[in-house]
Amino acid sequence: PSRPLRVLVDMDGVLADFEGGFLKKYRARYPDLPYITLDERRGFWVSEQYGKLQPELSEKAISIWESKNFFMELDPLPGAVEALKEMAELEATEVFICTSPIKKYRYCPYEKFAWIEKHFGHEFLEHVILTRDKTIVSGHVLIDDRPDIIGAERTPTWEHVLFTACHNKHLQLPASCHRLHSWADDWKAVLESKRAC
Ligand code: BVP
Ligand code: MG
Repeated sequence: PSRPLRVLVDMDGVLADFEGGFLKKYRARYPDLPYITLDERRGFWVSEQYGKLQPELSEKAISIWESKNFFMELDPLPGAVEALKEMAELEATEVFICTSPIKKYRYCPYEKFAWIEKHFGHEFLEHVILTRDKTIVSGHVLIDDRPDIIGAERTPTWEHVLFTACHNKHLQLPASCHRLHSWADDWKAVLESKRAC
């Protein structure tokens, strides 16, 4: 048997419902301010789109995910926990959660570890990569909802598979870029196609 397939899986927007959790807490904290429905979301940065709506809303949006328990209380996306557990059990497959914490580090990194322990168990903490630069992490596949993943390494080893999210579903992708529409989509086929390479 050849080398295992190493799959890097993003957390926010792929395993954890960052957008849904944000909107719920933003509306609860600011019931009288305008908001952007998930259907109207465009562009990766929530803060940017809120800032365009009204300049003061950018920092109000940021205050939501900088708050205690924001990351801890995110719901898993549909099918995410089951799919990742199944993926981790596949033969010749190494799975790592590869996630970028916010720079306001008071709560986020701790809560990300706690969230992973809660949903995947203590042993899975061996498979966590917190980094602000995913291009220097080696793997065969990176499943991530951010369309533009750049960093210090100009030629990352992984192939990016774009996980569909409210903010990226309208984007026209180059034919070379694969999409995973949700965890109900055939993620095993995506891995098998990479294994063949
Ligand atoms: O920690 C999350 C929230 C933050 O970026 C990280 C995305 O991580 P990955 O899923 O790419 O690993 N984040 C920050 C802002 C604005 C900051 Br100013 C935002 O608008 N959206 C967002 O996700
Ligand atoms: Mg993400």
